[in-house]
Amino acid sequence: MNPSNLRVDRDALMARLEALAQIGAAENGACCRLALSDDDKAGRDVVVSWMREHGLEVSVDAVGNVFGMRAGRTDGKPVMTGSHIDTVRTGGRYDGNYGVLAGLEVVRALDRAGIVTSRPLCVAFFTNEEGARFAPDMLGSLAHVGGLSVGEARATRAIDGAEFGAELDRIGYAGDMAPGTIVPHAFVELHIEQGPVLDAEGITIGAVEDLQGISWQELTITGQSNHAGTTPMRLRRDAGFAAAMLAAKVRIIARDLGGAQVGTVGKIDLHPNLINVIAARATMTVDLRNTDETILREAERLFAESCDAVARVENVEITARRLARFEPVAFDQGVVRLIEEIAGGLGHSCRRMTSGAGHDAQMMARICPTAMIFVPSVRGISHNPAEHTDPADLGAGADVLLQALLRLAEQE
Ligand code: HGY
Ligand code: MN
Ligand code: MN
Repeated sequence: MNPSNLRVDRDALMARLEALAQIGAAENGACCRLALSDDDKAGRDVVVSWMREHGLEVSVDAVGNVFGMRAGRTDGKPVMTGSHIDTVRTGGRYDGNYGVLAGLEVVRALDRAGIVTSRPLCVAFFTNEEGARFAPDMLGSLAHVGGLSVGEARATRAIDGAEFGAELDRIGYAGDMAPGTIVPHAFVELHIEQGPVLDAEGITIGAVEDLQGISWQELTITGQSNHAGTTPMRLRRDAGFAAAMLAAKVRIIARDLGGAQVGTVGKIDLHPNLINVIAARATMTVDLRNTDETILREAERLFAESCDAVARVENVEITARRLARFEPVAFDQGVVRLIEEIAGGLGHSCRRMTSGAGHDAQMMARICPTAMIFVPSVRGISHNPAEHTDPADLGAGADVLLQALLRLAEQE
């Protein structure tokens, strides 16, 4: 069989996506496998069993990243693909999972065709990509590229108070291998777009050439609990009101800066969180992103100024804790061109684009030539059980991945 005619088995991919989606199945069809939870362990165990079913040599590193290696004709640096299988609380079935399971379908297609690539192939999933339970996001791949030590990772506290290292030990995924042991020749991540561009333009493949900068912080606002009925407005030190003002300010900063600037307050917790008590404390998260580092810094500066003003006027204390900060990343133009060429050769419409979401690829780009392949998200919805991509598009993305990996694995 001419390798360029090879395609993945789309039905098998859909069946695997369905099977994995049942693990951590939550209300109204969501998929909830928060990093290092029992459901994450269950998902890991199933994917590892599939890796072994396909004869991959499985290794686990000290932060729980998992690698399935397929031997090549040579023992050069492997070509790696992969993503994540942890989810947010209201996860869809494709975010992360699709890239990992498509990688396994590439392996199955090569096995069926009896093809052994020159370079080894590696299918990976990285720990805590979402950052929903432990911050920062992309924690596992960040450790893989040396941006976080094992000790720092293990000491990370979850939003529920659990410690990363203890949870990793508990679920049995604290491996012996040092993060970064496997250095790829190249890395390609297949992922749903999670945004509206490809769907709106009716384009099948995104050749992702860059990824925007991310700034995450947690604010702790300390006021004074007091009686909701007896306390005159002029005497209040209302942490709840201060949080509401700052949440509105995030939206105003994004609106005023315009362009690619986005801002999100996804989490606000009040204490004591009772109808008749002025909030003594508020903790809130702030997610700012932009493709332009200079403007992202301006957004951070404007927000910090707002915090100072609100603290002064509302007579509250505000402390900020950095949760994640990654500058915009440019992917490898050679790999991007390869993706475009393959997509065109397979007859799929294709456009270059930026990733609005964070991905493990942004970390892998620090150590090897890296790029991403996107497929459309219907109505751009993600981090939501309504997340959907047409099976034809899922198959197209996996076929582009297969050919890209084949081409990269034959490179000297
Ligand atoms: O937040 C992100 O962009 C990714 O889903 N971790
Ligand atoms: Mn993802
Ligand atoms: Mn996600």
